[in-house]
Amino acid sequence: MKIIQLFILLLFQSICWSQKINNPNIIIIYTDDLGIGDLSCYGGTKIKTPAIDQLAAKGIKFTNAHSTSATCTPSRYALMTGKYPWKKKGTGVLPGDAALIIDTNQITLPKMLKNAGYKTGIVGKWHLGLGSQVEKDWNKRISPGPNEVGFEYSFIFPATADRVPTVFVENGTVVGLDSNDPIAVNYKNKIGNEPTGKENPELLKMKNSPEHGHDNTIVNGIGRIGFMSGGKTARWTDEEMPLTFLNQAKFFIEQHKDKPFFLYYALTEPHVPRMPSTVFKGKSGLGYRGDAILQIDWTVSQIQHHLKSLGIDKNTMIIFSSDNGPVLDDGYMDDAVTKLNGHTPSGIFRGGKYSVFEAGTRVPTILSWPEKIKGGTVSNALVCQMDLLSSLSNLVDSKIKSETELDSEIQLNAWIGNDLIGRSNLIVQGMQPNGIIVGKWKYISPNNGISISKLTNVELGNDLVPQLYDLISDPGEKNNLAKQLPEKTKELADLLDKKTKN
Ligand code: NG6
Ligand code: CA
Repeated sequence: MKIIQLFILLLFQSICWSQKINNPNIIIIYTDDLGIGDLSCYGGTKIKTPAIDQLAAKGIKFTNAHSTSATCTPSRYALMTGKYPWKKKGTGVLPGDAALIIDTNQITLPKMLKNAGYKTGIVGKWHLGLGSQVEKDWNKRISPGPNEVGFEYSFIFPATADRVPTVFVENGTVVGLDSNDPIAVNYKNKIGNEPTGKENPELLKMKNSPEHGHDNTIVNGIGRIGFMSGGKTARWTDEEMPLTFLNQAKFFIEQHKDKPFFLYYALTEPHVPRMPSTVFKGKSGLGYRGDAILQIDWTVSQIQHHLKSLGIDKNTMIIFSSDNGPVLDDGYMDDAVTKLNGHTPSGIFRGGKYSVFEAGTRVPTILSWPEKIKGGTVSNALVCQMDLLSSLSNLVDSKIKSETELDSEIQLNAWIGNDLIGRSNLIVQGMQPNGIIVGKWKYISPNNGISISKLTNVELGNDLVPQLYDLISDPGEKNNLAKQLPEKTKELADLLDKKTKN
């Protein structure tokens, strides 16, 4: 009997051990403003995205996966920290000079994976602030930043592609800076004497949409939000950005191919300003927004080839998603509206970026892990990016001390396709956390915000009356059942209240 027990124990230990050393590499490919209708594997017919479709065919395609929020900073905050962003002040869309909004003592997704022996890196858009204050010297090492919250390597741009400073920052230092031409950034007043979109619109290669702003310092013929001076040699060229990021991402993968690694690869496309590489310009027929989506698809194909050539494609988990839903006119006259040609970035859903309606947070999401997951699965489970922290910690067996403070749930089984239900509820945030999904029900609390954004023409989901939708029979949120079903409405309203007032 004792020998059998010992044998079982040894077997168990060896299974645990083999799982540990077989921890998959993890790559999160995080797009910016990509909609659930933007990919051909999600039913888009006007655009073809074969590489992403193949990823879905090899893995799990989620139809009810969400970011926490319909804009970038809060969604990224939740992905990194496992917390609902609206519980912390100052997690709305950040200016380019903002200070870091993640506490360096708090657990994060990269920290958790680092503790489990992973090499951790970020390449791409950050948008969670840098340094300890707004006033900072961009000519010295800027800290704290991604390296202080768990990434051993970082190659980022600070905020959004339409905000200054338009430079890359590698491990806290601006890349390619000439010390004789120091860089300065200001979000209040014009600095230096460079032209701005407002004063010199004739210098723009892409005009900004009226009333959107985006008319401060001109970089690469594009007006930006915010003012900057100096740092000329460090400024990016938008057309080259995807290649620059791809090279860094490939290099990071190659360097760490023999260890488990975690790469957070945060693409800028199809966020504005859409200025795709020359080879993609005009390729989609849908204007630069469509071209930028083809560029994403190409990037995914490059990553897949790279993994294959290094022989690590089977044991690499790729999670592909987006930080929020789609928007067409987000500040520049780039023909995204006029060349749409019947394409539906939001798919069958209502709203888009900024909206509490489904298309604000229900984003395309694919998980592929060839070694462990059967391909071709479609999952309708309710999953949220915020849960990746706890779910992956469960997968790699990395303890998170402050588990009780997190909103991140262990939903590993849903993420790997073994549970088709997922979360019991999820609070979603347009501009405020006023939506809750519980099973097939979605409730939006009454509020007096405008119903359609004048700038972007997106339906924001605001209404003076309570809204209740049956997402199974009415995924497009057209038929408000709140009056018909007062009890269900109250049940969800109370739950939302309880969870947001804590
Ligand atoms: C908005 C910008 C928009 C975009 C967004 C952030 C205006 C009028 N609009 O404030 O262009 O940059 O912020 O997008 O300034 S996000 O995807 O990073 O959240
Ligand atoms: Ca975004």
